[in-house]
Amino acid sequence: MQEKNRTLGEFIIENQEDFQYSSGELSRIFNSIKLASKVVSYKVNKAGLVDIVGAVGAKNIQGEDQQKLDVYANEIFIQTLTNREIVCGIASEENDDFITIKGKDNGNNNKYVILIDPLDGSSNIDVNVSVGTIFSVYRRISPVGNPVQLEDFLQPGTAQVAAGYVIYGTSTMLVYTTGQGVNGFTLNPAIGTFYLSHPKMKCPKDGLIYSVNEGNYIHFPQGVKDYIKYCQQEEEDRPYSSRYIGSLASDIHRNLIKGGVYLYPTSCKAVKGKLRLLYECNPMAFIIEQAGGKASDGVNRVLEIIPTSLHERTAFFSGSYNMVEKIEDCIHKAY
Ligand code: AHM
Ligand code: MG
Repeated sequence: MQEKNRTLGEFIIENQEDFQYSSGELSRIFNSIKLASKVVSYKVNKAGLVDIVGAVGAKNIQGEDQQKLDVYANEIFIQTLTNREIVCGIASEENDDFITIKGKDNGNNNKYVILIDPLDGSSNIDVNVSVGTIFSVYRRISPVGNPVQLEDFLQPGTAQVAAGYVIYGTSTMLVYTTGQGVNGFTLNPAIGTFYLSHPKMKCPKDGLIYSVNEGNYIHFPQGVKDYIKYCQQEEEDRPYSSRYIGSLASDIHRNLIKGGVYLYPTSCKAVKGKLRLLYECNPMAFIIEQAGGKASDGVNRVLEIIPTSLHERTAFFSGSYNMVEKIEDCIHKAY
């Protein structure tokens, strides 16, 4: 079958051996994510037409305003995954605590947990800029038969069995990995089917784009300031272009395709950084590494950080391998 005619469903079936445990369960998890993302995509596309934009009034666990669509996307993903009785628990960036999900016959026999940021970059919705969904799948470590435990969610990123993101942009795209490379699928909205559009995605080792919220420059650690100055110097292939959407999935997606680096450092205002290790950084790091790139907190490999809490934050530098190495080098030298 021609690459471009393959649907996501067909692709998962054809590549069942990629999933080291049970391929049937992976297909069912992906079916749920696929379905929920189509519903969210439809809603996001209608956001400008209906009275659905704007803050809903509630604050999420991080004290940030929740948009209506955040709440909606959160509900849809949780509902879809719960209804299919395939996971034993879900932790969402929008919820304080994880949710326990019963499986068949009201038992606790399901083996997988999902961590999800249902609508990342949601402050972009009001201005018609891309947003995304980011997700991770882990195999539980607590014994099957018991309710899911916190430890099932606090696993290092190296233990992910699958991760992906959906971008609701000019097209809706789903990109995922099961540890056997990265593949991207584009939604044909007319028939509601994802087609393989970006097979075997590879992140160029070098790039000419850096993505950072430079408004925070003054608050950044010296090593990061040094790297930004390096990007701006007129030398060899520099200065690099600066591109920052402010929507993690979209910024990473662009850098993955074109080459480039994304930076969200610690700062004196956000001493641990802003991005969440479990919902945002680990899934993106898994994808980037699988595409040949690198993801670091400035010193350590992100995927090896041992999480201690669900909503933990970290500094995040991710993208073209050599660019992330250069950032680590600048940070090291500034110490
Ligand atoms: P969110 O989960 O509250 O949407 O925040 C995450 C987003 C990322 O998508 C994006 O890269 C970053 O926050 C932008 O933050 P800032 O506006 O501080 O640059
Ligand atoms: Mg987020």
